[in-house]
Amino acid sequence: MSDNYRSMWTELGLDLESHDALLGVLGNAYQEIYLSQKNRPEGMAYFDFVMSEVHGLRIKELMDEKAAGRKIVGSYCVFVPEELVLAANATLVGLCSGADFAMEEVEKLLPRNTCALIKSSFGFKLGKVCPYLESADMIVGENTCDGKKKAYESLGQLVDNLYVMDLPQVKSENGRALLQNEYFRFKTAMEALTGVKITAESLKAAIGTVNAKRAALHRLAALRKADPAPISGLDALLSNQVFFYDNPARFTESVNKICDELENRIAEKKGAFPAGTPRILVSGCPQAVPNWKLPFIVETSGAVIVGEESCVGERGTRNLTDASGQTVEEMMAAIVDRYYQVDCAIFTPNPDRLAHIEEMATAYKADGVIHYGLQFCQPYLMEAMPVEKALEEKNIPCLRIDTDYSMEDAGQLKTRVEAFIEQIKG
Ligand code: BJ8
Repeated sequence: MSDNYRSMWTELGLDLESHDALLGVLGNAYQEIYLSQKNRPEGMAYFDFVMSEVHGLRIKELMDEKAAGRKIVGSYCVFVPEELVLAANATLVGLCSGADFAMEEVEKLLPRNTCALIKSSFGFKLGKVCPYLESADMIVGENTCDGKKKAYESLGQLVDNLYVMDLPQVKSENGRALLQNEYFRFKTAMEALTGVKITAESLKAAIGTVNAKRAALHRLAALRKADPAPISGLDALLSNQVFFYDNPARFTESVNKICDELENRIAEKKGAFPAGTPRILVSGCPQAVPNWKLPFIVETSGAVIVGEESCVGERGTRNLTDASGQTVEEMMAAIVDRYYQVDCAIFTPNPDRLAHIEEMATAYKADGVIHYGLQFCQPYLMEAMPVEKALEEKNIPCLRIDTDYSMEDAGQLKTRVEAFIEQIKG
């Protein structure tokens, strides 16, 4: 990376030594996990470039946007509506939380038995290694699981720009009303942050932009139904991860280009893996950058991942927002409708998620489902039990794992995954 970036990182307050260490680990992991794959689509070169510049060029772009007066908003959850951020002339970036960092410091603030995702978000702050977090003018925390909502109380002591969004826990008339109120409150907060009033015109354009990037991922997902699968689960996951922080228009264009290439591959029966490779659907907790542990294990054990029932995946992007409204109120209602359908495990009860897992297993012709739970994540680990039971009733094999970001259990996981793959080969 260019030396110019070092002064940018210094200005952002990063700890350069720790940051160098992080980038070193990231670069090695990317080399080992991504660049060692065979039969990758050529279009993935774009994502290789994005990853090589993840703390470089993209941050420079954000800094240029800031210099031109645009605000940056950071988020930890797919419930933060990008449509409202864009319509207020700001940029939304996901704050990834997919790796352990500064764990000793973190465990002074959070109990040891907190999920890896929450710990990671603190580690990146305490270790001063995340330029996205440091460039954000507003950080949005959302009241989802108990871990997150209590952790935001502590995060609020570490940053001076935390905005907490309340969210319903039950899908009911009251729940929907709460979501609607919170989205109107957020709209006002965005307008206050940027000084830009959200109009029908700007909101319609923003809905179009976000829908286009979701639609590109829908297109990519649909192509994974083919056998042989034209793209690895690792590469598809990376596209879903980059969704959260790339420039939206460029992201859409790049994914659509990959889809064009995948269509040709399918016509030529070219795959990332041979035809007949056992097909796995992964379901559960989000896998944020650079959490590539499970797909790496699965795809080096003789199977291919064909879908992610996850917020970094289909749960996060499943529905488009209806863009037919003419007024701000009509479009706000459409935004509430769209997000209200997200079937995160924090909702009780949460029958839609179960239905979606079954639908996805059928649509992607999965031979089995791996339920991915992060240790200490109550919502997803609790739901894993009924998910497994329901799948077994439908004769869909299911493997439940709970893990964290360390590689300590990698050998043990690999053994279990290999045994599962043998089972589904049957
Ligand atoms: S909408 S899944 S992105 S909350 S893994 S922090 S649930 S203890 S991430 Fe999520 Fe929004 Fe829901 Fe999606 Fe808590 Fe579990 Fe940790 Fe989690």
